Amino acid sequence: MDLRNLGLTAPLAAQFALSGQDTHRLGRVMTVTGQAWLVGSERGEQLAQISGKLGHLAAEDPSRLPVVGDWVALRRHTGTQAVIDWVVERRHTLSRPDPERPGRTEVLVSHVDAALIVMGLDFDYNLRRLERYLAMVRTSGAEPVVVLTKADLVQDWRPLALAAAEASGSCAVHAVSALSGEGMAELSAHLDSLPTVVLIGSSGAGKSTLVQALTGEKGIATAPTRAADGRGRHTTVGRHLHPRPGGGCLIDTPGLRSVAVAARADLADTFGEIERLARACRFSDCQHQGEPGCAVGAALATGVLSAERLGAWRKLEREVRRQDAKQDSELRAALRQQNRQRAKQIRSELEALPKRR
Ligand SMILES: Nc1nc2c(ncn2[C@@H]2O[C@H](COP(=O)(O)OP(=O)(O)OP(=O)(O)O)[C@@H](O)[C@H]2O)c(=O)[nH]1
Ligand SMILES: [Mg+2]
Ligand SMILES: [Zn+2]
Repeated sequence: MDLRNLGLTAPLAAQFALSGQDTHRLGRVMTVTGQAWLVGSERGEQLAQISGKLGHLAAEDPSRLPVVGDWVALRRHTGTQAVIDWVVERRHTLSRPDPERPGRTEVLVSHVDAALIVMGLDFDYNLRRLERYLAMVRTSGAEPVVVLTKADLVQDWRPLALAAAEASGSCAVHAVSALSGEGMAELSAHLDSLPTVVLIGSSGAGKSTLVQALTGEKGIATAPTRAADGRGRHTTVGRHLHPRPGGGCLIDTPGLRSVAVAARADLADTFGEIERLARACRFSDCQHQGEPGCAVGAALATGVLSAERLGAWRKLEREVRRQDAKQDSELRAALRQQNRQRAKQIRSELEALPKRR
């Protein structure tokens, strides 16, 4: 297996050559299953275990366990079982608040050059969610790329793509249809310069369908969304790295459930003590402006909380809320525009019908 099809870059190869080329060979974690790691290397794909030493380190700090996308050093001189001795220093990792250990983050994938934020143009389109994904990708250092799928299901995707482009600032927006092939060549060309690309987005958005189309790989599981509400069925269960025949690779992920809270979580990370105080206020909608039973006001009065810190929190809070409102109104405007066009089209179709006498 050519490591370039697994996303190997020259700087990484050089870095590894310095650290242990004689005793180890380089591999990349393609998927993680319980206590085994499927690793791709010059020997193809094989299941590997971690060394006893790495196991001890990971017992203290679980973030040391190899994740999908990690480059790892495989011991050269072993019997049949492949052994991972160390994980090459990570860069550009996509993380989220750890659902199991509050206050900690969980690394989802590492060494990603770009993240495709995949959003269906059907029920899935939501600019507020897009903003949250963008925040997550921007902290990783990877390039965010917005991909609007199922272009075949809407009359005109342009207003929706425009609203997404505005909401995302400077990042590229592709509208594609895996069904008709529209936009796929452009997207594929964009990805050619990006060795490792991860796909994120809601269940049912069409991530696995895209991976299938872009890699030509057969047999990746996909499933229709539920007819009643357009929601996905969480078809993809783990993260998996797929080589691209022309070089580079794509990492498919299951729909993330917890990203919706990521923006608020960022606020809580920075101002945890104020968020905790606010929860202790008597009124759940307390504005902390002198209401009775206001825990924030009490902390301010006793000097536990400084006025500057409260001011800084208010500013960030306002910003998060303002962003929410702005994106809501952008979404409404885009949908209004689309409805207007639809109405116009229906009117002209009616006018074109032969008049009945
Ligand atoms: N009409 C249309 N349907 C599409 C398109 N892309 C994907 N779909 C359909 O959308 C459904 C969900 O696609 P998946 O690729 O399984 O979605 P996913 O994002 O991988 O979902 P999870 O694995 O659950 O996170 C499938 O029935 C696909 O056939 C498209 O461009 N047009
Ligand atoms: Mg999937
Ligand atoms: Zn209060």
